[in-house]
Amino acid sequence: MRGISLSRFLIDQQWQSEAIPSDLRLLIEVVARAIKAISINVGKGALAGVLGEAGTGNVQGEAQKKLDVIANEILLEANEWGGHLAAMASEEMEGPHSIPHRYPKGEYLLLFDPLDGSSNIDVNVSVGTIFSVLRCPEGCPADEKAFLQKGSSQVCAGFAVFGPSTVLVLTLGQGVHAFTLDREVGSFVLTQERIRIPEETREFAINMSNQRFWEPPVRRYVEELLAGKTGPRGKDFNMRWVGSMVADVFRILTRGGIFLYPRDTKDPGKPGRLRLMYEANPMAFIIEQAGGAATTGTGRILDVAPTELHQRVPVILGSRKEVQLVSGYHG
Ligand code: FDP
Repeated sequence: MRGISLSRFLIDQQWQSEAIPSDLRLLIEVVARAIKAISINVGKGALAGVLGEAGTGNVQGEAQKKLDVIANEILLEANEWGGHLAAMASEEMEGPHSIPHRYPKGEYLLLFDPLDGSSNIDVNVSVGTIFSVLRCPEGCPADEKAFLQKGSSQVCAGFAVFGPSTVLVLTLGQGVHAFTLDREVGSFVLTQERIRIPEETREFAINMSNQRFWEPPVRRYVEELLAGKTGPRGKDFNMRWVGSMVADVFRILTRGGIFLYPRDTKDPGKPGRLRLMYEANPMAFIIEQAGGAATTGTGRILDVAPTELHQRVPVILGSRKEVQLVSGYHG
C-alpha cells in the first residue's frame, strides 16, 4: 500500500480498532518527528562535525559518541512538552528524566536507545533509534521502579534504521508496519504492512569472535549451522553481522533469519550484552508481532521481570523455528 502517511495510518487505526488512544497517537508522532531530526543529523556526517567521540561516558562506562548525545537531547526536548509522558529513560542517562514542572504530565513512560550501533557511525554504516512505551502504574511516582515492567506490558515499540533510506518500524500490538521517510515531503509513508517473518531461514547473525566464550547450547547450534549440507541441518547457512542491532533486526523482518547475542563468559558480571528495557524488549515485541520468537535461551524475553533500568540480557530472536531449536538446546 502506497501513499499513506504515518499520521493518517495512526488516525485510521484509532477509528478502526480504538487500539490507539489519541494521546498515544500524538506521542508516537512526536517520537517520529524526533527520529526525523536525528536522521537529518546522522545524514550530515562529517559535514556538520558530528562524528567522533563526545569525550564523555554513559552510565555503563561506554564512551559516548557526539551523535549519541545529540540524539538523546533531540528525543528529550521533543518529548518534554507534549503532555503525554510521566517520564523518560535512556541508555545515555543513569536514571529517569522527569518531565519539567512547567509542562503538563501524561500517563506514559518512554524508554529509548537514542543511537543504537553507534560504534558504526564513524564508518558510515547503518545505525538507528529504538524506543518502547509503557503505561505509568496508576498512583505511582514516575521513578525507576515505575519503569521496571515486563516487556509484555509494552503498549508500543518501534525502531528506526538510518540506512540508504530512513525506515521506521512500529507495533502497537496489532502487527508490525514499516514507514519510509520521504525526505522531500518530510513525512513517513507506509511501505510495508503486517510484516511476517518467514518461519524458516538459511541466514544467521552472531559475533563469531565471541565463540570461545559461548555456552554449550549456542556452540552446538552454531556448529550445526556451519556444518551446512553435510551436517545435521542438511543445508548450507549464510552469515551476516552488521553490528547494529537495528539493521540486523530489520533484515530479519524483511527476509527472515536469526540474531544471537547470547549469554557468554567474556565478562562474568554481564549476563549478556544487550539492554533489556530499551533494546531487547522493544525488539522482542516487534519480532513476536511479526510471527517470530524472542528468547534469552531459557525463557521468553517479554516475560523477564526487570530488576534494573540498565539490566542486560541474552538475546536470541528471529524466525520462529530456528529460535525454538536453540531454546530446545538450552533444555
Ligand atoms: P553498539 O554498542 O555499537 O550500540 O547496542 C549494542 C550494539 O551496538 C548492537 O546494536 C549490536 O548488535 C552490538 O552492540 C554489537 O556488538 P559487537 O561489537 O560485540 O559486535
